[in-house]
Amino acid sequence: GSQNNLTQNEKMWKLMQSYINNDKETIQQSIVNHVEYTLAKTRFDFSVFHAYQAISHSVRDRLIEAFNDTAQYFTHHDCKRVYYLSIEFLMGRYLQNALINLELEENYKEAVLELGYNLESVYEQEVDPALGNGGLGRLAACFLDSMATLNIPAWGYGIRYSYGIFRQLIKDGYQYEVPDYWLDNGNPWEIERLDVNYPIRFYGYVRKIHENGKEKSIWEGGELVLARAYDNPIPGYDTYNTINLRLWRSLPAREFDFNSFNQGDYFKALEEREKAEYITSVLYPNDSNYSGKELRLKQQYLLVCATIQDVIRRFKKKKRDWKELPEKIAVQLNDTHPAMAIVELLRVLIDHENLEIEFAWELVYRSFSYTNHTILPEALEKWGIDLLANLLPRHLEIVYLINFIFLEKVTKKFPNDLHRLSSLSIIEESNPKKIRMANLSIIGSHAVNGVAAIHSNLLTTTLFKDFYELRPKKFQNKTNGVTPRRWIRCCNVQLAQLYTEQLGGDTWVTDLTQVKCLENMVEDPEFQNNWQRIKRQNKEQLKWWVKENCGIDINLDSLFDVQVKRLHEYKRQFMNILYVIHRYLQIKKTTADQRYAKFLPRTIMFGGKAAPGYINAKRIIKLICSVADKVNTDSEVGDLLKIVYLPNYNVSNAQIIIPATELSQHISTAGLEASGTSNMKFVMNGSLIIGTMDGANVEIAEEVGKENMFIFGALVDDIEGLRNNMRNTDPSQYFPPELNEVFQKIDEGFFGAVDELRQLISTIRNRNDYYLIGADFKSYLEAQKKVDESYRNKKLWTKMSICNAIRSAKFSSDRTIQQYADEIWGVKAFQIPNPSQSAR
Ligand code: NBG
Repeated sequence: GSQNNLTQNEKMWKLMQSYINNDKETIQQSIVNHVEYTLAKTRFDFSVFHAYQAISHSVRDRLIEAFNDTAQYFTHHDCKRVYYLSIEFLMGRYLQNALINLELEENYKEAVLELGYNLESVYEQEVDPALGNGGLGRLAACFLDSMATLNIPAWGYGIRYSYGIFRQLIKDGYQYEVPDYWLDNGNPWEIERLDVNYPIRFYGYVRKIHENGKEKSIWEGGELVLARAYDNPIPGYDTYNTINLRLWRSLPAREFDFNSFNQGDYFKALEEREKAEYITSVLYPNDSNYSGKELRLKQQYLLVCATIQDVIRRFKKKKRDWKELPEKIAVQLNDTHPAMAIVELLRVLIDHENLEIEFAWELVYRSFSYTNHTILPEALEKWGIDLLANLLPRHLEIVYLINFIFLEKVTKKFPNDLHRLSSLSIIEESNPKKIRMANLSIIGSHAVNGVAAIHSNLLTTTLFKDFYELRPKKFQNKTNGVTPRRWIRCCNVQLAQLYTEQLGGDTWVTDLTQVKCLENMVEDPEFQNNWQRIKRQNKEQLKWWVKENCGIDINLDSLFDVQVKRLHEYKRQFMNILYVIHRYLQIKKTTADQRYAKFLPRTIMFGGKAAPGYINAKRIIKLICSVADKVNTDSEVGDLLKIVYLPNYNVSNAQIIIPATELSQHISTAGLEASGTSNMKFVMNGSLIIGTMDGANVEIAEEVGKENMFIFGALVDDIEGLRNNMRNTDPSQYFPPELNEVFQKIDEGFFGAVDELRQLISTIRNRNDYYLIGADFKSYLEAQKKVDESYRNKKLWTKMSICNAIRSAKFSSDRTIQQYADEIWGVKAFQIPNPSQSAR
């Protein structure tokens, strides 16, 4: 009976105490066990991909040990926990990152080599999990790595989309989108939690009842689906801590639609069930652009509702008072996409837990904080009132309630200020009315931050000015960062080795400020030689990638000039390609004997996806490819100029592209790029920046020195004046002659695709140059000239490159996360003891 069970239990847990060893033989045995028992493979149908699977499963075993211990440790110590809510996590490949963070790469390399496999080619087998669009999703991934490494008791929460961002094909200069069913071959990095399922309600109605003289609201009816948890262990570096990224997948609720069944409509009943799975099936492929689709709102609510249930369940495990909630949880909203969590938590506290509204509200806003990632108006989420009333009727009521209480307070502070009231209100009084998610997020949070100094300043002086005047202390800055594990240690192994040799150890991986010690080496000839050698080897790698993926031979001696990021008018890939045309025309005007003296060979690479419905972005791709066609086949130009469109830019090819880059372009119109994060990665890998005083470029210049960057263009304070000037100037006067010449060539059909390309340039030609390409072009030309001059001087260039890399410590996400922990979350680190160092 029960006695017998108890002893069995003891035995089971005792057996689990022993940890897996990491010597070569044990690793090999565990891989082989997975070949046999997990994959059920024999030698006759075994491929590298199967090797990848078996190896990953053996790494997974090791991750899971640490993962379980970490979770138990946090529970045991009852730590305050951070919940990082994000609709996107752009994780990239796991295997190499996991091995490096576990410090097992060398052991595995040897073990696997003896089994007949090269670990690097095994890495290549992994799909790139791409559950995000761009900067916002990748930031969340870097943050997880830093939270794990800094031993912060944190969990990420997101959505397990079946289809990640589409795969981009470039054919005849056009983008084609291919669905990315990334789960095709299973996913060894996740743990499906068959027992963690939460019900999620949509639609229905609110019924009012009276209980003890109080009105109560009951939301019922509508449809129910289930959210199931998939856990993804995230190992820290140089620590045993392994945290969790919990992703939700929608499934049909268990109850069948008995009505349809009884009416014999078997297929209809099954159809209804399929609809539930549809909710988390696809990631919306828009970057910094809002689309008011009901399905998107369903995704957001599913994330929020499941997460809040999970968080509350964990909080309630210990018996305690609700007033402790803000001391035990900190919920970070990665943009407004999960902002409905504010309303959801309040709903649960008042409707289910029967707390008083004022008390519950205090718990909510003390627990939440919100990060804004853009001031672009087209990205600000505003849900139509009808949509919300239908899908989440009780939430709409609560939004009105929050707004009412809030506006009453505003009125007390600013009586008779209707203008202020309407700008602060959650409700936009348009027709139809809309719910402003940014306003909801600010009101429901105790801290609001931008992602770079210039961006945070713009928030308090423009977009959120009225909120700032109401509560100045709420507003903070947290300049973004990127993880040095993936963006140096993994992607630039040689640079990492150089650092480790020079610094006499590898503690720089968790304390990037140490690389500053190499300041005295920037002009050292041997160090410079090593530096150049590493860059050249990385360039070689990219050369092969380009050959394989684009069929183009690029010149290793040319300057590798790269702009990779989502296609967006504000990022001005358009300005870059217009400059390239100009450069091409200049080369053509030069006599053959002068060409090589006058021009330095350049390879200009572009990469990035356009949102499928973004017509102008797609036209820019077409322009780039048309110019590439023309230039690359022009025998007069030779290898003085090559243009490449790198297809399907994603995390794994960024890891090849970035270390090979010598010049990277971050050239947005001032004020529009909130931060940028690839700029940081490029700098860490010794690329120089040509860029505007925008986003984190401003702080990069502060750190690395303006003399080590190619800065150009209007400053944020000039923008308004320049726009007015643009609108009031005759277009023929407004654009510099170099640009008019370029336009003329396009008009003439020099690059083909005349209709389309004319339409593209006409978007900026008729007093419509919103992103101010015309205004910045001259100074862009000058900056480009400086680039050429500096590149001619190899020593100077190398020195600049070294200065960029060794002064980039500020942009480690470890710094960013430490600031969030201290200044917003109020959480401490809890490092769990490493079992291999204690009782073994
Ligand atoms: C993006 C900004 C970038 C910034 C990342 C991460 C959105 C909405 N915003 O400049 O455009 O680096 O967020 O903060 O994706």
